[in-house]
Amino acid sequence: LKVSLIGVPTDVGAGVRGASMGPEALRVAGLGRAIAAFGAEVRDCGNLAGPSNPELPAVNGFRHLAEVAQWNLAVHQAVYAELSEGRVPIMLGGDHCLAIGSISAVARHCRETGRKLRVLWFDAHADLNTATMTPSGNIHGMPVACLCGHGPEMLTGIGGEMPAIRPEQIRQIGIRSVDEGEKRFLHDLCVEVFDMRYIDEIGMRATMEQALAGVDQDTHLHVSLDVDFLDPTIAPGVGTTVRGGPTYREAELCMEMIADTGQLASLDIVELNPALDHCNMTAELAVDLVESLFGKSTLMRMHRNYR
Ligand code: DIR
Ligand code: MN
Ligand code: MN
Ligand code: MN
Repeated sequence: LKVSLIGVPTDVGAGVRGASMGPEALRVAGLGRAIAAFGAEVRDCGNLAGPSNPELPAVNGFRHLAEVAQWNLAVHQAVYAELSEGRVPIMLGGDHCLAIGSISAVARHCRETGRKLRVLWFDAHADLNTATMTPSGNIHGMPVACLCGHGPEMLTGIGGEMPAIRPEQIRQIGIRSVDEGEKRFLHDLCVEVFDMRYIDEIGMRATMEQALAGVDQDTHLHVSLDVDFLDPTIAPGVGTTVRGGPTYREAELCMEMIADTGQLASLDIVELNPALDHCNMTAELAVDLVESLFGKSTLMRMHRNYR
């Protein structure tokens, strides 16, 4: 297993500044060492370069569109290059707008190699806003829409093919804050959403069995982990906390079940904001989750197939 860490120090897509410090916080928490401990060869590609945050108001429904596009072009190229070398790219975010670049690259790689793609979107938010629906203009609330072809050409066109992905390739997990326009749009696009009420009612194990249904040996599994997915009591280091998220054990179970499929092929860790964190606890939690994602388990277990 060959893993590439790609730092993406951007907060141009977010409403609160500080996610640009996320990559270093993850390194300080020992992300690279933790993955290497599982026998992986880890390459730290360092941080990508991009424009700084101009802190400007929205123009035609978007804040910092040109800057977001420039960052995502760099992300797309870096992720595509690592995948082409047979490596597992891990994005050290950075705000969630970077998923436009990473997932468009993953989708392009899958098209070219004939693999199926499944995106697991762990988030408190649906990130399905458009310029007309957005309450904030912040593009970190729009990556799912852009990837599905709804957004400015500067973002939807990254990667050549438009749309980059189809809504039926996505599963959203942990959702509990959806804007009015997004509600209808999720319904119209038939996005499969496992919101917190659903998880409360059927439990995390059954939820993940359903989210992973159909994943097979030919599937490239991409995990996009917005750390605001987690309950703010355990993950305070994020700009847009929403009460009522998964517990530590529920989140660990998600990652362990993904590891059991053996199909994880790329990962975004986003929205970590060290300026709001306590003693790097949210970064350390993210590292714990990544360990589980790469197969850390308390006991020797027969791998069960959640397919
Ligand atoms: C909100 C917040 N839905 C927006 N989105 C966040 O501004 O579009 N996504 N925080 O992670
Ligand atoms: Mn590949
Ligand atoms: Mn979020
Ligand atoms: Mn998000």
